[in-house]
Parts: sequence; C-alpha cells; structure tokens
Amino acid sequence: MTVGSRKSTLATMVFATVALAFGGCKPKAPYPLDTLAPTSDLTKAFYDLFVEVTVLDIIVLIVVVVAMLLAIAVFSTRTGAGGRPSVKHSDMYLEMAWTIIPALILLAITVPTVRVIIKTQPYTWPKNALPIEVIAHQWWWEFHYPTLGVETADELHIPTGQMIHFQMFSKDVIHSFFMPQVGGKRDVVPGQENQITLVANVPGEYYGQCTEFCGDSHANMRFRVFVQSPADFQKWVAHQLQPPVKPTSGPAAAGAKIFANAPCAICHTIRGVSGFSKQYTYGFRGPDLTHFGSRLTMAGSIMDNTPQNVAMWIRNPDDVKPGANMPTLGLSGREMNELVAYLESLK
Ligand code: HEC
Ligand SMILES: [Cu+2]
Repeated sequence: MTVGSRKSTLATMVFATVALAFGGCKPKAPYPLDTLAPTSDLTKAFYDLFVEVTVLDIIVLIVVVVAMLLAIAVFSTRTGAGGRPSVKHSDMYLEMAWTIIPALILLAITVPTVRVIIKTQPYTWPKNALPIEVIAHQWWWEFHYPTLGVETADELHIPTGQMIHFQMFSKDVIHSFFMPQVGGKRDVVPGQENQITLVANVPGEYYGQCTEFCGDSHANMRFRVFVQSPADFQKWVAHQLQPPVKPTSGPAAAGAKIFANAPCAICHTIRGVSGFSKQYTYGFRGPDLTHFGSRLTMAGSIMDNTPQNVAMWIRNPDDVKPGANMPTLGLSGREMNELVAYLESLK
C-alpha cells in the first residue's frame, strides 16, 4: 500500500465514522426500540439521569484532554534540554487534589443514580395502582389484569395518566421485560416476583422485546404496548370481557368443532370453550385465544395476525419460530381453512 492510498483510506475511515456518528444522532424514522425517546415518568427519569451523567462526562473529558495537550505541547521537556523535573518527589497538595477530585466526580454520578434507583424501586409498592401480571414463557408474553378479569398475550394495553404496577413472573427461564420507550428493563426470574411501576403519558403503539437470552427463539420474543387514553382503554377492557364469538354457520362454525376436538384445547383457553389442563400449566401452555382475532400480531408479535400467517403458524410452528412449544398437528386443506376462519372470527 502506498502512502497516498493509506492516507485516502484513513480519510475515508474518518469520514465514515463522523457520518455514522452524526447519522446516529438524527433519526430519519422513529426507531422502534429507541431508548432516547421517553414516554413515561419511569423512562423520563432514566433519560434525565443519562443526560446528567453524559454532560458531566463530557466536562471531565474536556478537562483531561486540555490538560494532556498542555502537558504535551507546553509543559514538556524537549529532547536534550535536560530540564529539572517539574514535580517534586512528593507533593502533598497535588496528591490530595487527584484523590479528592475523582472522589467528587464519582459522588456526582452516584448521588443522582441512587436517587433514581430509590425513586423507581420504592420500598412499598403503591396500593392504588392498576396491577398487571406479566408472565414470561419461552417465547411469548402473557398479560393478566387481575382486578379487571382480562387475559391476553403479546399485546399489552395500558391507560395514560394512571399508575401501573407490573408484577413479573417466569414460567421457565430468566427473561427480561423491556419496552424502551415506556419502561423496563427488569429481569423476569423463575420463582421470584419482580416489579415496576410507571405512569405512561403519550398514547401510541410501542415495541417491547425480551432482553435476556432465553433460548432458541429469544430474538422472537417480542411484544407490543398500546398506550391508550383512559376512555379507549375502558373500551378495550369492555371488549375483552365479552364472551368469545360463537359462530353458528359457515367455515368458522366448522372450525370451532375442529378446535374443540383437536389437541388445541389442551393448551389454549377460549373462555367458555376450553381451559388448559393442570398438567400443562407449566411450560407448554399457549396464549389465551378468547379474543385472538382482535390482536394485530401473533406468536410473540413476530408477525401480523393475518389468515395466511395463522395457517403458516399452525402448519409448522417450528418453521416460523425455531423451538416453538406448540406441536405440528398435521392439519391442512379444508380443515385448516375452517380452523383459521374460526380463530380470526374471535374478535
Ligand atoms: C402443547 C401445547 C399446544 C397445543 C396442543 C397447541 N398450541 Fe397453539 N400455541 C402453543 C404455544 C406455547 C404458543 C405460543 C408460541 C410462541 O409464540 O412462542 C401457541 C401459539 C398459538 C397461536 C398464536 C397465538 C398468539 O396470540 O400469538 C395460535 C393462533 C395457536 N397457537 C393456535 C393453535 C391451534 C389452532 C392449535 C390446534 C390445532 C394449537 N394451537 C395447539 C401451544 C400449543
Ligand atoms: Cu425471553
């Protein structure tokens, strides 16, 4: 490599780095897992802490770099000059300074950090909050609203302006609950209850993701969060409390019979139609399908809830999601179409 081409390679690298750095600062499209776009009191507290510490870090960086440049350019001894050492063998004031200043810097980082930890993990959890149980499974999320009687999967709905109290459990291994713009992240550990409280402020649809490696389909363990106005949330709750649709004619009615007689009913609850048997409550329970048709996504929110995708899923879950804990049940043709029609009718 000639010197010229090395120089131009270096220039390209510098240019690419700067372009990437600035490209990263100016989002062109909203990033679904953006951690710098808080929409709740919890994520705002984290964000403010991040900014506070980053500003402090930048100040420290500037001071260190300036001191270093001065040491190199101004207060250095030229080769052959043989000057006297600029620092005495021991200088008590200097040593005190470089002990006390870093201690103060650490303190300046520790105090706001501990303050946020105490604020976001109170000793006693608020009593007037809306409790939501989050149950992590390989590889999907179950959500219970114990005071409202609602059960759903992969799509969480919460109202704005109300304290939400998440109570987290795992059915198998360690997972981590993370919805970057709304809240988290909190590990979900078998045999232990972990908690988060937050008040969401901005209605919208947000993304969530399991962030603790939990097996083959860890990356396929996503979820959606729908933050709604209190009125919209109440409407959603009222709808979820309705009994499931009972089709009386057409392919959906035939599909309902197939569902009831196939092994589906062992693992999947459709209220008033099937309840999972006790032996399956650990590990291989599947999502509650009572209002499956009202959900926009499925199978850990990795795909849209469309008839084609539901058929593809039932044909071979493992193809769609490696390691999926739902067996292939050998359905096809008319039977499959009727079953899919039934599931999609469960609005
Ligand atoms: C051994 C238990 C088991 C049986 C039997 C079973 N499933 Fe599942 N099913 C699951 C599990 C577990 C999942 C979640 C998989 C994931 O997302 O990782 C699932 C997911 C689904 C989903 C997606 C739900 C959602 O909201 O994401 C549908 C639809 C579904 N199953 C339909 C069926 C049908 C129809 C049958 C019968 C033909 C059936 N299942 C049989 C365990 C089972
Ligand atoms: Cu997980």
